[in-house]
Amino acid sequence: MKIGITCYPTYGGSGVVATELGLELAQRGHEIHFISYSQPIRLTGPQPNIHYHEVEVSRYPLFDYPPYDLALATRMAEVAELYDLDLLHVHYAIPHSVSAMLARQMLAASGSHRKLPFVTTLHGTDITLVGLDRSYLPITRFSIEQSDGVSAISNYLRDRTVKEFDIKNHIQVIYNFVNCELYRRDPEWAKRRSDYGSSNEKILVHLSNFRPVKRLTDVVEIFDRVHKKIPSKLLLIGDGPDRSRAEWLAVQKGIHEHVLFLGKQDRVHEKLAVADIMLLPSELESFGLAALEAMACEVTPIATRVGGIPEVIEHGKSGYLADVGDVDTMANYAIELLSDDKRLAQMGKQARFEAESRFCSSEIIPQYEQFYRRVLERSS
Ligand code: GMT
Repeated sequence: MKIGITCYPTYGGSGVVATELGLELAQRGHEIHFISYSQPIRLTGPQPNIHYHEVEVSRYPLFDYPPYDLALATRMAEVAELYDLDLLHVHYAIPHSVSAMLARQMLAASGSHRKLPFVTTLHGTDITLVGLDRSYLPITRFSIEQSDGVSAISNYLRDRTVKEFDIKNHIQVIYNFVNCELYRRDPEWAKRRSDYGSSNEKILVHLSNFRPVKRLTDVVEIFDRVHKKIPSKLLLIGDGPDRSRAEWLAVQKGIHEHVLFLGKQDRVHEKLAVADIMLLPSELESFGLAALEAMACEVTPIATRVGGIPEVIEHGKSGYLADVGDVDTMANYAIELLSDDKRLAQMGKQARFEAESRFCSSEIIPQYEQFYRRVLERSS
């Protein structure tokens, strides 16, 4: 198949999922065309079957708000014509599904013989935060209804979309996935623990875009409690608006030299493979891709019992869950686990087992292929 993929390229889990999906599909022989305003962050270097088309947004003095969504629609229609695309797959409803809808209409109106169906994957904040804003709700609902196929990354997100948007379309749940060959506890990478701490220190990690929904200061609060009992380091991978608040908190608590801000990282799998515990105390997660990536690397997640997280982490088996803001309980789970090396290793293995048996790309990508085929059959 020839598939156009659009996502937010620089930031957040939806862009990561979209890029990894494109890479996996390309490896399976599909022709993938990324259409976006900049090169997706995990798309490094030229790869067979992968093309990238940049969307140029002209800036005029009149445009206080340059119309990216229109430029995107134009580029989508152009690329579809030029490269004979079979369908478009947009990640994150706003504004991508609206642009795809326009592109589909443009092709139809141009008398082109080809149809351009589009599918929308809902990721989370496109529904739970942004989509529910009154100024976006009607158009988000409309573009979801107009999609030729809709998928959501968890049962939680599907149910919430149906309930809050009163959507009548069928929404297929296709879980997020991880490349289990790349995300693993490679002993070579694990040796790099010494880059971050001494041999008696445990390593906790957090990976996100540091937005308020991630509760980054809770990560520091939890680590502060753990660090009082267990020699340890905290690795913070990513960047974003709450970074300086977290930095200040670490300074106030006197633990800043044990909190390492690594910034945005390319080879995330190598960093995860040195850690013992992943902290994900989010206000909300529709899935929690970071927890899954950690689990694949035998890193036990301690997270909040919200959204789709319980569909990924089984409490007491492949990780621990607590209520939002309950930093004491999350710290206690970490302290208990880090005090018992045997249990720590066992849970890491169990986390890997869960990731491998339910969320490997080898399991999930065929579900996307089938989803596309059904859409193409229906719209031919
Ligand atoms: O929260 C983020 O990391 C960004 C956001 C996005 O859409 O870019 O993530 C959402 O999609 C991820 C990938 O499907 C999920 O793993 C996250 O749980 C989800 N975030 C929220 O629901 C807050």
